[in-house]
Amino acid sequence: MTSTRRRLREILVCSSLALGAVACSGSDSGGNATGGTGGGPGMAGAAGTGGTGGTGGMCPLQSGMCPSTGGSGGGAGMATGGMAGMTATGGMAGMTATGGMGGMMATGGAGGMGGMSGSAGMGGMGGNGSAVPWCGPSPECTLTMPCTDPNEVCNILDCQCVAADSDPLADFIDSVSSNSPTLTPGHIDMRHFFAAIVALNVAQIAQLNAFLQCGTSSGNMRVVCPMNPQPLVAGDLAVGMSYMEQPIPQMGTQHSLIYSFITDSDGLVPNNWVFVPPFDWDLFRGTDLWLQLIYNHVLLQWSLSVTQVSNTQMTSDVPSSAKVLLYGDKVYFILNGSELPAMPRRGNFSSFAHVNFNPANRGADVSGANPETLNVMF
Ligand SMILES: [Ca+2]
Ligand SMILES: [Ca+2]
Ligand SMILES: [Ca+2]
Repeated sequence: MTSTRRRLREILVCSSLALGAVACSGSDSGGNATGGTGGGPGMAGAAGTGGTGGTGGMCPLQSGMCPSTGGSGGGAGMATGGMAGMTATGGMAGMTATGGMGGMMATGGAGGMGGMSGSAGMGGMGGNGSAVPWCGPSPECTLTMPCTDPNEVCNILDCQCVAADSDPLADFIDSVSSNSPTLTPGHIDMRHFFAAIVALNVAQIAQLNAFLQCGTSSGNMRVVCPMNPQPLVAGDLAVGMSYMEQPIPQMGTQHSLIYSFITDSDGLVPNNWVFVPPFDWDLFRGTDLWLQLIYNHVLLQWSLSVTQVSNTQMTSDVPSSAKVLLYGDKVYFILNGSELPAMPRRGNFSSFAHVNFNPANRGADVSGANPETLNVMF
């Protein structure tokens, strides 16, 4: 367990290193444009004009834009003189390509066929880099600013290395402590975890909300929200991350998955979940607010539920700003800090694979050895 004071110090140290030495380098470059081809044979076929480089992407959660790189301008097209012909107009310019990670490449249109005044086509315009919540070639920033301490992970929200707690490998458990787990894929074996409060201003929150579009999925990245997501607002954000040994399958496993970030949200004991025997290692014991990223392997659907426990041990879904970014082997939980008023905040992460919760087909991991203590403090 890392004390809040130590964590703050480490984040600050890492932050100053990042800002002073490396910061984050924009890599979400605009696309390159290729110049149009010159006009065909004509009296005076003019050369094509080079395209305009795209705009580099920006890191939305830095205080300013990352030093990003625009795409290269296209070269001028060649013009070819030659036989005269009827009047012909130049070809269409290339379409502007906008967005897309790293910018798309646009190619200038070909020049018109030569004529008395055949003119060349214009070069296309490079695509613009898209705003993404990370700065490096990798969403983890680690390629531009390696986290040298093995206990550090890259916090993609602010492109910094942060001190993370380690979880042993292959330390699977069952919710009944005397049972042996029977389903133990590497994508539920937690290896690191961390939680922190990150203060974001209005502009940063706007960028974050623009990026965290509910339902977005691309490659190994996915954004999952509750049914009626509340907006993230400027101020303190709570960010939790659990980091698995293997990439998390986006689809198609033979089992369901639940990744959770659970806290004693108010620091008050009466509403904290009390386990029901024989589930002495109930993953949620001792907490009252549960964020669960769920993959249903029958419906092939991801969902996010936010559940509050009451003083009478009743559970109900509650409105929340929570959003989950599933990226590769990591699960990021992001919500307004106001939903977790306890000071300090304590909780746990868990990961769970199961087929109908059957003891013959289930396995779990929690931050730390077992759920008896809340190992996440922030
Ligand atoms: Ca583990
Ligand atoms: Ca509580
Ligand atoms: Ca563990």
